Amino acid sequence: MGGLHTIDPNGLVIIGGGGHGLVVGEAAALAAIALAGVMDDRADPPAACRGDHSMPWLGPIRAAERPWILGIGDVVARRVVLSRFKEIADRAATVIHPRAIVSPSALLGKGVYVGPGAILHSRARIGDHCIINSGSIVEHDCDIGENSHIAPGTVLGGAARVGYDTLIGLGSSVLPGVWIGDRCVVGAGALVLHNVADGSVVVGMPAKVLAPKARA
Ligand code: JB3
Repeated sequence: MGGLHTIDPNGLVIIGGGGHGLVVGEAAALAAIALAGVMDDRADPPAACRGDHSMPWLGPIRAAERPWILGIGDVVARRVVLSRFKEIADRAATVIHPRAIVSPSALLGKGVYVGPGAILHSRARIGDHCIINSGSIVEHDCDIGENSHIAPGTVLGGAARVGYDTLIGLGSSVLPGVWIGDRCVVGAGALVLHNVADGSVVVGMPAKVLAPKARA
């Protein structure tokens, strides 16, 4: 156990030990952030706590006196944990992979993960608990609301806006200045040309509404 990671009982706790928890842990290690380990509700050790470069398993998810970051990819599941963690919101920690490029004028909230190869350009604003995943590009003056997930390989053009609890799926493109609402899903590979209303699911190239107001 340990491997890549520096283990410190008072270090960072990753909430969720699947694929996303694994990459958040690796980014933290590469950024020289000491880890306490992983909390996960599974009955047996989660994937990130097994095999090479595994992290300590700290048992089920619970609020604790340590810095923490969400390690679950699904925005709805993340929101459920966030609602339980309100009292320790100020201890949410941001993890930025050292191979990400973050403009000095970008503003990042608490509990944000920025993956390898991601670019956050000038004056981008990233809300608390967002995922800016591997190789995504968030151009100048973009504004992303709390707990949204910008999946790997996505491009948000200049001054695009994304609401809260929204997933922009793998490899999507959003044109400059386009607004995407709260609680939306943009399907993988979509090309979003026009504004998207809150709660909508859009797919395709050009993106079309699949299910308006599908998400509460
Ligand atoms: O595509 C990429 C780059 N990453 C994917 C990521 C965004 O989503 C990755 O490939 C995975 O498909 C998925 O990763 P994630 O969210 O880590 O999913 P999974 O590998 O299934 O692990 C989720 C872990 O969180 C499991 O160990 C669960 O036990 C734990 N967990 C705890 N509470 C929960 C919850 N998982 C879900 N879905 N919902 C919960 O409420």
